[in-house]
Amino acid sequence: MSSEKPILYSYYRSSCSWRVRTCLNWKGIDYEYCPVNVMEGAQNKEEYSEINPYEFVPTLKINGIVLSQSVAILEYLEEIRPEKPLLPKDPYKRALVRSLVQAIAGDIQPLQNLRPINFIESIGGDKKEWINYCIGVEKQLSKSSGKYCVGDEVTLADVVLLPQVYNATRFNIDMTKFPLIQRIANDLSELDAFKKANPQNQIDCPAEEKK
Ligand SMILES: N[C@@H](CCC(=O)N[C@@H](CS)C(=O)NCC(=O)O)C(=O)O
Repeated sequence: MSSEKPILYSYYRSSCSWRVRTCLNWKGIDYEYCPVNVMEGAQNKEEYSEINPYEFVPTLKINGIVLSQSVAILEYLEEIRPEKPLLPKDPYKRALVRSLVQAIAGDIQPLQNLRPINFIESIGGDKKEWINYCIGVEKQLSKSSGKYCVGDEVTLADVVLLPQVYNATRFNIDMTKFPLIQRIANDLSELDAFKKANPQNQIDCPAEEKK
């Protein structure tokens, strides 16, 4: 790893940024936090789109390279820092972890982004459609979980799960319908790497949102 501190471009409430913050914390990688206010459109400014052509947070500058797309960043960090792994050794369990990551990062989170939510609201639609996707995750967890999403070790599936539960709560989803998801989220919330990554502990979290 180069001696220069990695820089994470992040927004406190962004679930995708939260994933990367958790992973960096979990692996003990110290980093500088650079806030990008996506509510004010900072992600669309030229200076930012030059480092992240998708105009999303997060972006990670590390080892002299620039990475976008949170799941690719998680996989990169796993490869360069395999100590304190977030992927199981067993190929089947790895596939289960990646399947959950894909369900949450590929199927659920994109529907909660600013663009679809603004669009759904503009046509009078119900953003609680989210719930249909959650049922699938709950069912899958009933087959794969132990203490955490896949067995008893923390994995990338947990890293992506917790921020999405936080989003669900923001959207007033009744989480009592998803007891397994909620129980795992509660356990994850107690772990230092996840606590430190919580939106409330970020420098760009407005004072009124801090408890
Ligand atoms: N697939 C991307 C999605 C990133 C993403 O959706 N970021 C959101 C915050 S969680 C964002 O920047 N939204 C701003 C916008 O929609 O313009 C990733 O995983 O990095």
